[in-house]
Amino acid sequence: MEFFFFNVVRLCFAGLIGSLALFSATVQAKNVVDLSSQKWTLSSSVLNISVPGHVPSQVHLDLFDARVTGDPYYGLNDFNLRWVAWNDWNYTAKLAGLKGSNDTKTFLLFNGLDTFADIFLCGQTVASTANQFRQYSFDVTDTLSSCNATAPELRILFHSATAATSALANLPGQETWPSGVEVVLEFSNRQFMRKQQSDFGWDWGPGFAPCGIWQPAWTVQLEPEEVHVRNTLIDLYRVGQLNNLRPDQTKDWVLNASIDVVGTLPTSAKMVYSIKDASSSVVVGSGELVNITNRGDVISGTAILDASKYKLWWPQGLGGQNLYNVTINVTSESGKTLASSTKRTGFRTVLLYMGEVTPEEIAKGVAPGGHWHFEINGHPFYAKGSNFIPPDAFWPRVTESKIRQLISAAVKGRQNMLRVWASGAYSPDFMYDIADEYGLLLWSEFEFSDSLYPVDADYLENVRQEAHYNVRRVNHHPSLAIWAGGNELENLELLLVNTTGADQYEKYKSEFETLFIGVLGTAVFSNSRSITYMPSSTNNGYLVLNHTAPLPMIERYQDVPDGTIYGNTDYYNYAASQAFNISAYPIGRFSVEFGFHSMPSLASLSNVVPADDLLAFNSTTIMLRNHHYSPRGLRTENFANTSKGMGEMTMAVEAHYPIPNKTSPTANLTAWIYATQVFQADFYKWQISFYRVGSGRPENQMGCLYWQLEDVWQAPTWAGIEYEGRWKMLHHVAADIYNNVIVVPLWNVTSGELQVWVVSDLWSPVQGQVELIWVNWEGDWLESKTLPFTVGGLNGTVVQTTNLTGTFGPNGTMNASEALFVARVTATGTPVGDYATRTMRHTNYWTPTPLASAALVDPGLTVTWDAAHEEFVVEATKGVSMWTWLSTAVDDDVVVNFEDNGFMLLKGELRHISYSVIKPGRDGWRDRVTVRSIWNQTLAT
Ligand code: BMA
Repeated sequence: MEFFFFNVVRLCFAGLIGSLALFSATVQAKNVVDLSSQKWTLSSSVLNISVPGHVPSQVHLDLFDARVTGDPYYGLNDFNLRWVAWNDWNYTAKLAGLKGSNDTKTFLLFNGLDTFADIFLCGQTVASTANQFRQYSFDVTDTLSSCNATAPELRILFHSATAATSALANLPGQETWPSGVEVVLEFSNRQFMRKQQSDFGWDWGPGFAPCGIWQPAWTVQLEPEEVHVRNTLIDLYRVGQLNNLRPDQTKDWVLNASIDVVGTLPTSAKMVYSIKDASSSVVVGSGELVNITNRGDVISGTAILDASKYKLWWPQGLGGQNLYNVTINVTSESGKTLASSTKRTGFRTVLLYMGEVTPEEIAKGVAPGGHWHFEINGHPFYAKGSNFIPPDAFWPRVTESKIRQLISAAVKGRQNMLRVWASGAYSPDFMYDIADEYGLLLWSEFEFSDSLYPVDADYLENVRQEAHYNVRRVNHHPSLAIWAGGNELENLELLLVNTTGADQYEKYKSEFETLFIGVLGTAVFSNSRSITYMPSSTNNGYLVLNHTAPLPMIERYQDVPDGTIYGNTDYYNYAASQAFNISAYPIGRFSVEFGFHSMPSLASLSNVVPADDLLAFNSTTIMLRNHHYSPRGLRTENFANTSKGMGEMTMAVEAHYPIPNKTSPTANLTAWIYATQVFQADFYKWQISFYRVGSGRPENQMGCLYWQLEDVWQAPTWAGIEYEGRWKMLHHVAADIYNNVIVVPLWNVTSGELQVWVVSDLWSPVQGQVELIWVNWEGDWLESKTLPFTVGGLNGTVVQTTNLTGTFGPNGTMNASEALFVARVTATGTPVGDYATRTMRHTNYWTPTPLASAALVDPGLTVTWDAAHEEFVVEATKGVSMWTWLSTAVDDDVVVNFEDNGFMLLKGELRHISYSVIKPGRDGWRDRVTVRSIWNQTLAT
C-alpha cells in the first residue's frame, strides 16, 4: 500500500491509535487498511478547486493547508470563509490494492463523517449518512465484485450543512417552535442536524460549519469466520446496582462486557475475561463470562468479580487513580480466539444523588427539598471545576498533547470535575484516558443545547444510534461521571415555551420527554447500570424513577414548594453593580454555570489581529471577534450586539478599579486587558466563595463548575485558559479558592455584616487558627488577632461576625479608602484517601471600598530571575500590591504559565515563582518578564 506523508497536525487521530494501544487493544481482522494512508483529493467542481485532502480532516483545514484560503482563525476569516460552508465538497481516493474475492467480505468502516454525506465506491452509491456522531459500517462486497478498476475510487460527497439544514427546516409539515426557542447564534436551523451545534456559531466562538471525514476510517476485509471489533462496552457495577440510585458498597462487582463486531460471530461463541493491574501487569482475575447473548454482530456476557481483589479508583484529591486492563476474548467452541478487546478501566461507583432530604437531615439543619450532589464510592464530595467547550473549531487538529495540557491545567487548578458542555462533540477516548489517569471526572452530555429538537421517527432513530454508540464507547472510563441529555433544556427552553406559548406547553413537554427521557435515558439505562442519567444540565431532579418504563423518569420541573430547595443553579448577571452583592447570587444545591467574559492577552490577540487594528480595546477586529452578544444571524457588521458585551466589560472595570488612561495605545490596551481579567477573576472568586460557604449552610451546596475552562479561539470570552494554553488571571485565582481549606471574608452589602468563614471540603474535621489583620495601603499592620477554629468534614464555620458601618480597622479608626482586611488560615487535618495528615494555609482579603476609590500607593514591585533556582522572585518593597501579575513580553512569542500569578503581596512579602513552558519562544525571555499590579492602572505610562 502506498504511503502518503502529510502535515503532522493531521496525524493526531492516527497517532492516537498508536499511543492508545496502551489503553485499548483489539485482535483485528488481518486485512484492515487505515484510510488515512491513502492519497486523498478534496474538490469542488462548482468552485473549480482540487487540492490534496486528508483523513481525518475537515475542508477548512485542507483548504488552508493548500493555501487556497488564509488561516481560518486570522482576523475576520470566520465571516470571510462562509462560502466554504455554503458549498458541497468531495473527498476522493483511489484505493489501490482493494480487491474482492469469492470468500472475502469487504466493509467500509467510518468512525465519523461530518455530516451530510453520500458515499460512492466505484461510481456506485453505497449509502447516505446524516450524523457526525455515529460510527458507520457498510458491506460493499457486491459493489466491489462488480467493479473492474484496479484501484476502486472511494468518493464521499459532503453536502453543505448550512444548506441541508435550511432545506430540512423548509420541508412541508416540518416541526416548528415558538420564536426564541431556537437560540440562533449565526447560521440557523442547527436543531435539524446531528452535528456539533457550535459549528453554527456560539457566543464564545466562530461558526465555520466545517465538513469532512473527521475521524479515522478503514476498509475491512473478512475471510470466512473472521470478525472485526468496532466498539466495546465494559460496565462495572456493584451487584444489585441501578442507575441514579445508591449502590451497596459492600457488594461484589459485576462485569458486563459487550462487543460490537463487523461480520458475524458463530452462535456457539463464548467469552472469557482476564483483568490485569495496569501498573504491574499482574493478573488479578480471570474466568468465563456467563449469561451470553449473541446477536451475531453483538455478543454480551457477565461475570461476578470478588471486590476484595480490586483497589478503587478515586478522583484526584480523594485517593489514588488505580487502573486495570480488562481483556475480553471471544472464542469459538474449540477455543480459537475470534475477537479480543482490551480496555483500561477502574473500579468506582459514581452517582449524582437526587434523593429527598430526610427528616433527620432537616433536624440537623439541611433545608428541605432534594439533594443534588455527587458521591464517589459512597462518599459525597464537593465538586470543584469548570465547563469544557470544544478546544478548537476543528477537532481533527486537537492533539492528545493539547488535551493533556488542558486536563493537567484543570488538575493543577485543583479541579476534580469538568462538565463537557453539550453541543460540541462527544469527547474522544484519549480525553477520557487522560482524565482517568489524572483523576478528573468528566460530566458528559449528549449534544443538544439551547433549543428544542424534532421528534419524527427518523430523527429519533438517528439519535438513538448516536447515543447507543457513544454510551457504549466511553462507559469503561472511571472518569465518566454522569450523562446529561443536553444544555439548558428544562430550565430555559421549556420554561420559555411555558411563558410564551403556554397553550402548547404539554405538546412540547411531551416531545422533550420522548427524546430526552425516552430515547436518551433508555440509551443509558439499557447499556449501563453504573451511570446516572438526567435529561438536562439544569434541572430540579425527578419525581419518579422507573428503569423499565418507556419513559424511565418523570421530572420535577418547576414543582418546587415554597421553603424547599431542589436542583442546581445557572447564573449570569452582567450588571457590574451587582457583581459583589452576595444577595444577588442564587442559593441552590450545586452551581453548574456562572461567569463573565474578559479579554485574552495581547500576546494571543497579536497572533490573529492585524497590527494596525491592535491599538484599541474597541478596535473593529476585536469587537467583531467578540461574539457576546453574537450576531444572531448572518450579519457580519455586528457592532450593535458586540458593543453590549464590550460595554459590560468596560462598565465592570470602571465601577471597581482605577480606570486606565495611558498615553501609549498599546500600554492602554494592555492595561484594559489586565483590568477585564482582574474583574473576571474577582467576580468568580466571590461567587465560588459564596457557593463553598453554602456547604456549611442549609442549602448544603456541594459543587461549583464555572463557565468556562478554555478558549476555542483568540477572542474576548469567559475562558480561564486562552487558546494557546496561557492562563488568564481567572485560572490562577480559581486554583487558589479551590484549595481544600479556605478562609472567606463574606461581606453583606445590605446589612454591613462581615462574616469570616473557614470552609473545608475534606471528609474529616480540621482544626487551626485564623489570623485577622487590618492593614493600610502603605502596608502597616494596625491590628491583628488570632482565633481558633474547628470545622467539620465538608462543612464551613463562622469564626467571626462584625458589623461594619462607615469606618473600619482598630476601633473604627480607618476610612474605607485606607483599609485592607486580611485573613490567614493555618489548618491541620487528616485528609481523605491515601493522603497523610498535613498543614494547609490560605490567605484572603476584603476591602471596604472598590479598589477604584482605595488610597493605593506604589507597592515598589520588583521581579528578578534567579537562575540558580530556576524561579522568579517577586517582592513588594514599599506597600501592598493587589492583583500582582507577571507577564512575558509580547514579542517573545512564548507561552508560559507561572506557578502562581494574580496574587496579593503585603509590604516586604517575597514570592518565589516557578513556571512551565507551553510553547518556547525567543531566547532570553526570562530577562524580559515584567510585573505589574493594580497600582500601575493609575499611571500614565
Ligand atoms: C450558558 C452556556 C453556554 C453559553 C454560556 C455563556 O448559556 O450553557 O451555552 O456559551 O452560558 O453565555
